[in-house]
Amino acid sequence: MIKVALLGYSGSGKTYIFRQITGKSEEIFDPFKPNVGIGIYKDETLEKIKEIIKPKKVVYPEFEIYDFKGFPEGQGFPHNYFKNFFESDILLLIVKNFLDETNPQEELESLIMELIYHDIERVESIIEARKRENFGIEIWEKCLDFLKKERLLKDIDIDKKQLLGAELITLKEILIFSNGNKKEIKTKFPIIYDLKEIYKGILEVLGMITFYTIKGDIAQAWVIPKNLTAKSAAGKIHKDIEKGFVKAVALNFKEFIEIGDWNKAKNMGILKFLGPNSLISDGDIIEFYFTK
Ligand SMILES: Nc1nc2c(ncn2[C@@H]2O[C@H](COP(=O)(O)OP(=O)(O)O)[C@@H](O)[C@H]2O)c(=O)[nH]1
Ligand SMILES: [Mg+2]
Repeated sequence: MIKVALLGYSGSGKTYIFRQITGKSEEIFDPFKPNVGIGIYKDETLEKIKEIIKPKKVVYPEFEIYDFKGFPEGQGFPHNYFKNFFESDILLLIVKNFLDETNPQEELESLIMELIYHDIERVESIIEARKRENFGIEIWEKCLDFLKKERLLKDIDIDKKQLLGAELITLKEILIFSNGNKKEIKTKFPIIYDLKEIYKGILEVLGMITFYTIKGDIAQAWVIPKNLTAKSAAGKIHKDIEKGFVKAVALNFKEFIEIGDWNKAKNMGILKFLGPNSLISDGDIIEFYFTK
């Protein structure tokens, strides 16, 4: 399950958003213990498929949402606060933009700088330690230069495997959520202004797509990385389907909605054939064939 961590200054609306997404209402005040909940992505395509085939059960993609306490902008975040975020797949940066008197542009820039400063400190201490041991510092100096140009390490052009384990926060993918739309925010990073766009935004930032299955009485949506082969995608459903993979057939949901019936589409001969190494396209409805 994709893990989404809400990160923002206190009062930016993290808990408010958390509650809207997850429907949970309790609140934990320990800065190092999150509110944890599940957000269900009511994918529109699956809704349409549901209207047509009226399955007994519909299974939507789920996201795990983490809401930590924030710290005031003037005070900044304590260093070890960021440890909370290393387990997540994406940071949703929450910027307060629902009051006339706030400056969301400044707040966002300050928040990004918090991430960058955190990593600068980390990288500087790594360089220090390595200097003492006289042990490869080149790549770390490259990182430091990059950070000092106010860029995020997720965008640096080096083999990032070497950086894993160093607890660098700017390696994470980020999506900005403007909480409210009082003022326009200029940024080179992906930003959304409406909570309805959150899941689409997350999938886009993470380079993920959605495919669908209709099996028995269940219609289900699955989120996978863009470049996953049909065989590996099958493994998301069940390891046995991957192991015994024979082939898959696919139809884009738009065509399915037009035709309105899977067997009819099959008889018309318009299903795409997918071999084990074929790539899945966003919005495909897929039927897998496998041996047991
Ligand atoms: N009007 C308005 N108030 C909001 C919005 N989001 C949060 N708030 C309010 O702002 C205050 C701080 O929100 P909260 O979620 O506790 O912020 P957190 O510290 O980031 O968790 C609360 O009183 C919320 O009800 C919003 O979009 N519009
Ligand atoms: Mg809160």
